[in-house]
Amino acid sequence: PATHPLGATHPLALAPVTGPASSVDGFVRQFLRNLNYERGVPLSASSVNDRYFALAMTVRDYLMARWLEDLRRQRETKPKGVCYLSAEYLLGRQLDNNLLASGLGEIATEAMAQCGIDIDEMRAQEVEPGLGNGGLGRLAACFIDSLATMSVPNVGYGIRYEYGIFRQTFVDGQQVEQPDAWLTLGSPWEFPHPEGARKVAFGGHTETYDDGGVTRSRWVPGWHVQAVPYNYMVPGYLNGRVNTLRLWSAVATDAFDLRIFNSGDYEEAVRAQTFAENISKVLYPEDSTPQGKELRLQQQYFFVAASISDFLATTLGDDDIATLPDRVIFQLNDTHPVIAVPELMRVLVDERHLEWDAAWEITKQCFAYTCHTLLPEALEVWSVDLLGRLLPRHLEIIYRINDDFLDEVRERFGDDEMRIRNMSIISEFPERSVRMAYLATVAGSKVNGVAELHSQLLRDKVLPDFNEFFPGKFTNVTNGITPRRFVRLANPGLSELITEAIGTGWLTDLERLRELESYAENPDFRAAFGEVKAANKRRLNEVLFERDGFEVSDGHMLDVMVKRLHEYKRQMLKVLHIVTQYESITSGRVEAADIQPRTFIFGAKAAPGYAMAKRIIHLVNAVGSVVNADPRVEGRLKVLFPPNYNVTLAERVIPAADLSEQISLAGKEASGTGNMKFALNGALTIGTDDGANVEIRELVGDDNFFLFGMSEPQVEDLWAAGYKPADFYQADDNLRRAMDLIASGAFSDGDKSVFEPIVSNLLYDDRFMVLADYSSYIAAQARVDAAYADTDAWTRSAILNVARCGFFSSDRSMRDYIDRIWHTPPML
Ligand code: 6GP
Repeated sequence: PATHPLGATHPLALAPVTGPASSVDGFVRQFLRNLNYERGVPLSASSVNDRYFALAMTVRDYLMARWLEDLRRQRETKPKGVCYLSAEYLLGRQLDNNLLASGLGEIATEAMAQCGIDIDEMRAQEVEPGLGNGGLGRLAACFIDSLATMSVPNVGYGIRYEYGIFRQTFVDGQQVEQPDAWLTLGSPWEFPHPEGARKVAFGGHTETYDDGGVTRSRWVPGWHVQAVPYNYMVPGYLNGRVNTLRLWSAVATDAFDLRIFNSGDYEEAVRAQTFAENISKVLYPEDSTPQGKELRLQQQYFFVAASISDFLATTLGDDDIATLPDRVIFQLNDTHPVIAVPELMRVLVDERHLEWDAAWEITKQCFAYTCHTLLPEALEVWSVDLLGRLLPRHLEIIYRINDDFLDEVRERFGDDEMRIRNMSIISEFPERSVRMAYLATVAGSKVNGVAELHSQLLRDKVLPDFNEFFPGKFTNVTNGITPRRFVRLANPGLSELITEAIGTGWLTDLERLRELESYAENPDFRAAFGEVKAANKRRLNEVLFERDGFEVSDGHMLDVMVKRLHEYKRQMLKVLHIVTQYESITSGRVEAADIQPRTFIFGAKAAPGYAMAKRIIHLVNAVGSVVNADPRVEGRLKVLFPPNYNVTLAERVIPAADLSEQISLAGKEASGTGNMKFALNGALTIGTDDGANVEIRELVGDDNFFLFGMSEPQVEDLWAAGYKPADFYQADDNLRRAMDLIASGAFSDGDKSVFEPIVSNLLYDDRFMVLADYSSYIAAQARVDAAYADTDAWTRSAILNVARCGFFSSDRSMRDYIDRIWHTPPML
């Protein structure tokens, strides 16, 4: 302590940072201090938001000492860490998560009570940061939670969008998007560091110059923006570890402003500022489809350039640049951050003056790439024209990487021009462009898919030439979910039941859920499990009633399909099932009384520009209005579509579900993670052999999973044979009746034109083979009905789903990445 960097001598300045006392009194004192000194209000005159902020700050204060200590130890011991580069983090609310991680739940609840505050009201005050679209963004959030819980050094780098994923509303059953102004009341969880801003360049041109006899290239940019970091704590679960999420916000640079300002054009200077700030203004609401927009490329480069610069300045510091691979692995979360590859090359070659080959050796070791899709249209490409305009030096570097790579290919395979064209990072048609997935594959030390089937298809069907060229580069890491948020927080009743049965420990070692298997045979346990499910339905009812005026009917099976609206996910198959049941009642072929009562819950946002997806949303709402109001149904079928499905709602819906719908066309859903959340909360899955469904079914067993539909090879065969959806329509009476009912205008006040595009798309195109899988789906739903009638057997299966899905913890995913890709041991 004698060598304090500031030369401080006061004993308090020398002592390590300590948190407030871990007691109700200590909590109350810190809470009031924050309310008074940070918010500037007394308790008696405080608003709900003041109290929420003071509470959040108090939780932060308890975590602070650990955060500072972890950062200090990292500076000292210089371990290898993971920099997760992701354009999206779909975090969900933070308060409960951070209370859980810090073990402060009970103290905080009691402290609030003693201050006359209902902590539930504080929870409700938090606006979730929706800085992601769906699976990919939520996966990133699960991964950083697991890394912290496993004490692995990690910084999550991303963008602090001022507007996250849009807020969805329905007007006459149709989706209307509202801006998500999540920062209006501020966020208590972020720590802005304007002094840590990094300057990010764009545009301009490149030139060569003579550097004492060596010819070098350099980039002469046209304009700059400042990237201002905001830090967020990422606390591990009860282990005292706190990692960092660092999100960048764009602001105009002083210099840029000044130049224009000095020219006397004040309005132009303000416009420049707006232009710069646009970069982090809004999340692109696209999911599994790329957006070839210039602003999006700006966003991508903006955050990776800032992140690399930040890592080199704050973590590598003055250490030898050659040691970089010992200190960091940059994980590329899909292709969005892949421009980081030429950026690191540029820094190493142009700024640090390394030889090209040496720089390339370092770069290859520092990156690994995860692919999250198989849809060919979802693989990002950037036109050479655009990339060259925005990032001229990077384009040169990409060309050089490609030339070197293709030389190696030629060396190995000869002048096989077809192969060369197929493997080139630059594609020539329809316009000359850069294939970002290829760039990532060439540069990455490893390339992984996100479930067994997906990784296999990626390797053998999408990138087979690369697999041949780089043996051993391709691998699989099956996705996972954090059991802290999606079991412990979302399902306190089940968590308590599990802990009573098998003790604590399962939350950080989820395979221990296996110990529940024998309880599936225990009638008392089954009864208690059933009671938890019933209580979760009541909890769901409360929120749905409060936010939408909806009610899940008593005694109904809860059948849930929540995920982004996309044709490949096949919400239409679910609609056809509902319409089939409805039609069979209203036509008098089936007695309503003979139908297993079900409430169907949908949750789904459609990308604002995706017309077909929006039309399907309209249809779901239209079917719901008609079915719910028709007395002939006798209330036995109910369709609920709460708008604005998000992480907060997921936490209520998933624990209440009986049936989980995972019905994508085989070969299209890379993994799915909702499927894992449902199974771990004791819902049974009806699903295709797709993504991680395959692994779920293998683990829970065929008796505890409702499989239907074609397998991926069968899908291929049907395409090869020539798929004619109309043939399936003709061959199946139920299907014909359901489609005809939709086409007749029965759900659109007689107006046949409203849903005609959906019907004709299914009949004459049907890219995702809804009609081909229909009959198999309906048959599987009949098996579901029969199974649900035997409550005891159903509950047994549900328990076995929980017991056998411990594999799907994101802690296990992280272990796989660490062992096979990152080689970043925990810091204990
Ligand atoms: C999604 C995949 O569609 C989903 O199957 C997977 O579970 C999730 O990623 C996490 O791996 N992909 C995206 O959200 C996406 O935008 C480019 O892919």
